[in-house]
Amino acid sequence: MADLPTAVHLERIVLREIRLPLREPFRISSGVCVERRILLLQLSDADGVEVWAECVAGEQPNYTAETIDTAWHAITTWIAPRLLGRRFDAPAALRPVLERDFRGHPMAKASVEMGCWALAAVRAGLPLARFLGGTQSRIPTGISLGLQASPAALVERALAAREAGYRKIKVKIQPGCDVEYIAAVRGAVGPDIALMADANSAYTIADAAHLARLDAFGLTMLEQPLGRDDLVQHAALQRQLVTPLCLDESITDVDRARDMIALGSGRIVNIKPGRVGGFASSIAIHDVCRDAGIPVWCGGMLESGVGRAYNVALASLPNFLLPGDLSPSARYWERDVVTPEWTMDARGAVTVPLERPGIGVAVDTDRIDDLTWRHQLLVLPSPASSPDAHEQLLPL
Ligand code: OSB
Ligand code: MG
Repeated sequence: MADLPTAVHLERIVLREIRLPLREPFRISSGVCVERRILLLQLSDADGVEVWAECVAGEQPNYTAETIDTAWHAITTWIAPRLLGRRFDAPAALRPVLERDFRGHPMAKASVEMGCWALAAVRAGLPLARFLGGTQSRIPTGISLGLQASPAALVERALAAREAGYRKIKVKIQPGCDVEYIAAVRGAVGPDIALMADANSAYTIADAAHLARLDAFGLTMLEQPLGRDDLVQHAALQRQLVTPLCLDESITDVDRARDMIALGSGRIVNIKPGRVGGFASSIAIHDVCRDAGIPVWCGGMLESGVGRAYNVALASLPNFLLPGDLSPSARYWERDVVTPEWTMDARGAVTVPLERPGIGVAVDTDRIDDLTWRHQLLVLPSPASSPDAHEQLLPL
């Protein structure tokens, strides 16, 4: 019987590590990134359809536990052997297989799972955004500004962002670089533009009164001020703040989103598909939040243009109601690895590519070859040489 148009039959994965220097170092409360080590994947199905995907894990375990090196290990050792050579009726069928007796490693799982959604989209002849159920065609865009050495340095960047048309300005904060910085930015950009702060878990509940001082600046939200896996103390903090809390790190799957809603730990969710294990999980979180009247938006992980394509597609779903961290390529890189590069129009929106099936951008393979530091091919050994092929994946 011919495969359903949504079926997935993954046959081959090529992993590559490329390195791309950021135009400007990006500092958050838990660390700094100067150059991105990026894990790109080429996934091919049994009919030779190929897509590119990206694993968003960084070099250091300072955001979540995963890194590019743990992801590489997880994909080669546990993920590829579970998926290669198997036929799935639809990409949504991958998640249960990836979760069974296999804890953690969401970014590693997501990179392959999301690539399989793209493979299925190509087979179905649909742009990834529409295949996921996306309805929006232009996504308002926000910028995420890293910690700066002085309020003046931050103000300069915030003014440039407003000038460029960004619809939301997010400012990284940490103890010692918070109220004064936010006051300076709000004073400079005026009351109309959406402004928010992201602490990446730099505070404790003992800082509640201090954080309440941020209520004076009309922030759209305060993102993940407390523990990276906390929900209970965020709920206590939310009761003491006017500013809505948004959770990032704490929302690792749909159950955590339900818990957040039940506990009142926040009023907004930042969905990063890598953080939550892929698209099936992202869509589940999106739906639960929609049903509870909780708006979501798409966060970023300093992705290359490949990862950005996946984020933009996801952000086209209807409950993505706030601007995403979907800055154009030129904000991060001298030159991106995709064609066309990602751009933002003067009104601060990124256009969802709807012209062709799949992720909507082409990858510059010659350039990727030049940038590649290591690569690994993952295929099944031929059935003749291996009676139990799934257990005997050979990394070549
Ligand atoms: O907390 O949203 C975050 C980057 C790395 C790690 C964590 C975060 C971020 C960002 C970057 O804010 C947003 C972007 O990709 O532009
Ligand atoms: Mg964040």
